[in-house]
Amino acid sequence: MSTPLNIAVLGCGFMGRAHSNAWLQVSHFFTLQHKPVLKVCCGSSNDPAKLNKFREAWGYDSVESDWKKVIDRKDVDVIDICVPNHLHHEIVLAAAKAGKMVVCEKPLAMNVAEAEEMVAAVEKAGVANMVTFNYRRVPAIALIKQLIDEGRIGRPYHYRATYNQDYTISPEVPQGGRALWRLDAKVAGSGVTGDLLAHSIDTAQWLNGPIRRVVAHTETFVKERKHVDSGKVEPVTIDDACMFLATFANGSMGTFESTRYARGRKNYNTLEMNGENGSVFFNLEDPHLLDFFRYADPISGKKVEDHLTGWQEINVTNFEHPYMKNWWVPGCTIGYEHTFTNSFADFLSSLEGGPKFEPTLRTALSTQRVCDAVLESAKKGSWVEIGG
Ligand code: SOE
Repeated sequence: MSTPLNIAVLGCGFMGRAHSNAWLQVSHFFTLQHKPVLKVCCGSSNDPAKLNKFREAWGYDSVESDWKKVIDRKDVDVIDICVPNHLHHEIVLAAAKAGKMVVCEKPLAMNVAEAEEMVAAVEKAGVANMVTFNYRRVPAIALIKQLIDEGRIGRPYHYRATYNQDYTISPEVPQGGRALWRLDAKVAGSGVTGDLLAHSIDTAQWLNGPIRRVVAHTETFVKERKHVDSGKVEPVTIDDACMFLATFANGSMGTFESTRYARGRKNYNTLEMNGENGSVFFNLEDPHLLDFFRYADPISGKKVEDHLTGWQEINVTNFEHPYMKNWWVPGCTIGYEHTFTNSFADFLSSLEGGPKFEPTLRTALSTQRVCDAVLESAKKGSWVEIGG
């Protein structure tokens, strides 16, 4: 007999859809004791038709338009937060106080001060919690972690991350409102730093350990845009692009770049690591592939013969690759939505005595510290040490 786990998803936009799909799919593909039940979805009261359509599409039992009522409900176990960033803090505090498990979209908060209170709240309440840095659960990225742990990269020298998109190039794109709140700093907290580089920083610290100091430069290319709410042209205060240098505690160097002005780049989330024994390169636009350069084999202790060295493209779809035994047969790829399903599978497994789930809110706080330091450095024009 499975144990029902009642889920409330707050937010019926892009992320609300991604999470609803993953909660629905997870027990089809993973053998788990808990069976998620889509209990209630919660969205804006301004558009009841949209809310009802969302409920029907995903099969929720009920709808609410006030998140506080959802938290008060006795029949909800998990509060899954897919609403804009400025609401995360208040909701997490209330959910933790009510003893609910917390799932929160990234970035965790608007700033470190908020994030610290959120961590304190979930830890005081002792509730299971996670932040959906879903790219850790791309099988190829999880395979990089395995290669690192096996010593196949060896002493790391360089970490290079990019996260580029192109959807805000036109000055006619407005800011704010339901679709474009990511362009409104009052709602999003920051631009590409919180929205895109938070992913890159989470992955980087998972793979390569803590970042110790950063120096950054940001740019806002379009200075004014019409605001959807006021209908007026208003200053743009988010960072459209951000580049920063980082040093890691392990002595390696990092470069990070993100923009929404890279014509032709849609979700170009890449990473490259160069170490003493080998290198890896990954690009989310080809998520089933991992490029691996093997120089020395730590298992045999031997250097690869010179005439055999070269970049190897691994098709990460074998049963032996992370998560892939739960999906299809070798050669059949999985994509974006599966990274959320893989995340929820690991979260549920951790409730059932499996490995402790990461990243928790505490881990996401460390990403928030780097994001805040990056923005501070860009303002000051100098290096900033990461505190905490
Ligand atoms: C921005 O366009 C965005 O939707 C991010 O907010 C997501 O976190 C990322 O996964 C895809 O791009």
